Amino acid sequence: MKKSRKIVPSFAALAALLCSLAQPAHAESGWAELNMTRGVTAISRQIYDLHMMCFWVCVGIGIVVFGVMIYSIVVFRHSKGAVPDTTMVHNTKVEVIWTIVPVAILIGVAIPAARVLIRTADVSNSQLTVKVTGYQWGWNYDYLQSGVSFFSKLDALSNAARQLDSGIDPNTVPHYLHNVDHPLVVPTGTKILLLITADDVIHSWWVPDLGVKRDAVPGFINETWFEVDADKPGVYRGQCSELCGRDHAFMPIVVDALSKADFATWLKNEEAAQKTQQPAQAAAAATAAARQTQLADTSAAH
Ligand SMILES: [Cu+2]
Repeated sequence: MKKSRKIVPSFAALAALLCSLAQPAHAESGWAELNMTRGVTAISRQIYDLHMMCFWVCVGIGIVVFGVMIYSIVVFRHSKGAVPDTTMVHNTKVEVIWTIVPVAILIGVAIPAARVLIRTADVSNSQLTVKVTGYQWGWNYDYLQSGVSFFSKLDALSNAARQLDSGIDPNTVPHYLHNVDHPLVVPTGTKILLLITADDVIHSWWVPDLGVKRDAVPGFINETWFEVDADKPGVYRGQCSELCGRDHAFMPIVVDALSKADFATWLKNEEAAQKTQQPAQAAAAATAAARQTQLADTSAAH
């Protein structure tokens, strides 16, 4: 009696948990949070469909295997008088079946998987090229056709809140640890080629909504591509997904997908801003170098 009282609330809690999970797929919480995202590119949806197909194949295998196992355990149990058949050591028919069936399943899964893999590697006919360089701890983006270049790191508010005894409640920080100072800006409906590398250690550029996850390896350039649906401009977030050192958890990725017209305006403004910044930066660097030489001369004279 005492035992059943304990079980009833736990069943109620489980039912409540299942109800809370059974939200529509587009909701922010629920089943959608447990599963992969469908994303906003054709490739990300193909990856999702592939994942779901493999999932249901596994569910089918699980049902068949556990079904046969549980049936055998229950029906042929010792207390029912079952006697083990110790004479059957080989059965060619069964062995052929349990070889052919898994091979057929593997081929059935491998063909669509290979098709998607080949599409992810096809970087031909890209319309915009961005070189992505991983650093400890941030990302540099170079727009190779226009010369626009900037560094993207954790936003100042998240960075302040993450410090020990900062006194800032992380719950009050918008997109805590998932926000950057300069997001990667791209146009929608455009095939974007990413050339991914790193300058210090191995990082990995990962944005689930784009269906992109590629290692950034020093000395190597890995190619990948994505094309955000023309009708899905928005902000898509990701993270470095290669354990790259102390602040690995603090190098998020933010991609701001704009319409083609908005992107053209952004690029024009960015080009103009960087042109005015460059002489100022060069002048500052020259002043710093002159000061260093002056200091060196002074110390040599003493
Ligand atoms: Cu990293």
